[in-house]
Amino acid sequence: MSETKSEIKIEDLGYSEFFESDRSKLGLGGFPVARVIAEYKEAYRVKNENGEYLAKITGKQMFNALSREDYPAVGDWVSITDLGEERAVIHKVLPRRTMIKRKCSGKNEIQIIATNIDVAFVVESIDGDYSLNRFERYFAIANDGGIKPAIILNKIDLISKEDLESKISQIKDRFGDIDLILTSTVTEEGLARLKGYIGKGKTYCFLGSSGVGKSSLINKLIGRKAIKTKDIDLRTDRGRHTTTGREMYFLENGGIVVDNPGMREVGMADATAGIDNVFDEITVLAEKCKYVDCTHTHEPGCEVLAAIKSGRLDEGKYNNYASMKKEAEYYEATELEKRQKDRQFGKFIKTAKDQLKRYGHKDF
Ligand SMILES: Nc1nc2c(ncn2[C@@H]2O[C@H](COP(=O)(O)OP(=O)(O)OP(=O)(O)O)[C@@H](O)[C@H]2O)c(=O)[nH]1
Ligand SMILES: [Mg+2]
Ligand SMILES: [Zn+2]
Repeated sequence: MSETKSEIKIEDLGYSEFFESDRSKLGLGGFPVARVIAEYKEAYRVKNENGEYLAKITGKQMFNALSREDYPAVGDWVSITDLGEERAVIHKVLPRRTMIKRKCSGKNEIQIIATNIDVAFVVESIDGDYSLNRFERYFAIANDGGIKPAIILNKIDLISKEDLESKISQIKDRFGDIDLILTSTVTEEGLARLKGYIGKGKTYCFLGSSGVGKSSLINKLIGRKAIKTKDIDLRTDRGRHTTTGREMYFLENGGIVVDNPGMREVGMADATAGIDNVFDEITVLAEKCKYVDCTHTHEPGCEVLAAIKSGRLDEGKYNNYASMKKEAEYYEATELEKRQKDRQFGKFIKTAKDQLKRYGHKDF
């Protein structure tokens, strides 16, 4: 060991009794553990008290993997063998405490965003296509993974005090006592509060659309420009993602943060449970519906519809609930059902095309 050995303890990286007890149960006591801090195409960067390694999974592990969820992801604790020269082999992923995942649109594949996360920061900027509904989508993903969500409203330098106040009260009306942190990386407002919010040894995941300022915020937390952010002058680059990979950073105050590429659309994955959590209010009302399988769309004796009518339930919230539920149910449909739906849709398109042709729309 060199004299400049860092003084990092494994607990500083987020390790706890939870993982340790599984490690012994799985008979992995003889192997060192490390945390996955970045994911590349066919390799991972892992870190423990002895340093960082470029790591690959064993062929056996790859062979045994049934789905994407069996592969390591950023945030995971893995057992490794140190191969020297900062290389390692990953044997096993220790059971996860929490997981943020989403369904890739169009594909029946799960994408793991990050694991073993304590708090999901849902970052939204007040410019661009600010939307209250989007918060709910992110909350559902967080709740589904057993993770507490919190809102960071960024770029508050771009609006007036009055406009900001009205945004805050909209958020409070809709989401009640959600933790809300207002920030600007330009004026540095709110950054001290954000730092104070982040606790030692806890892991925070930054989620949100591209360009809301996730990487800029993390750079401020780190105290230097560790991550590349979008250049303000490159207007032509709009819509392009600046961050392309997921990566974990360790803050001086002991907090751990994960930066993510912006999400173009927030898929609902299998977040049905998460949705009901987000919409607790609706779930509680639904218990009083006349029919147990009430869909709260047209049924007589529906308590949810009654609550909208009387103004006890926010209509925007209900509409968002309905569309998210539909989406999640679609994703949860079996592969067979999906294929049937696709086939039906294909038929429908074909018939429509034939008809249009007959009426002379040749370029359809
Ligand atoms: N006015 C203002 N601009 C900001 C603020 N924070 C970030 N920006 C700018 O917003 C742009 C996007 O910031 P990024 O940090 O790259 O955004 P991101 O969320 O990491 O984006 P992706 O990596 O693409 O997901 C950059 O031009 C930043 O300089 C802020 O508080 N106020
Ligand atoms: Mg970024
Ligand atoms: Zn109902």
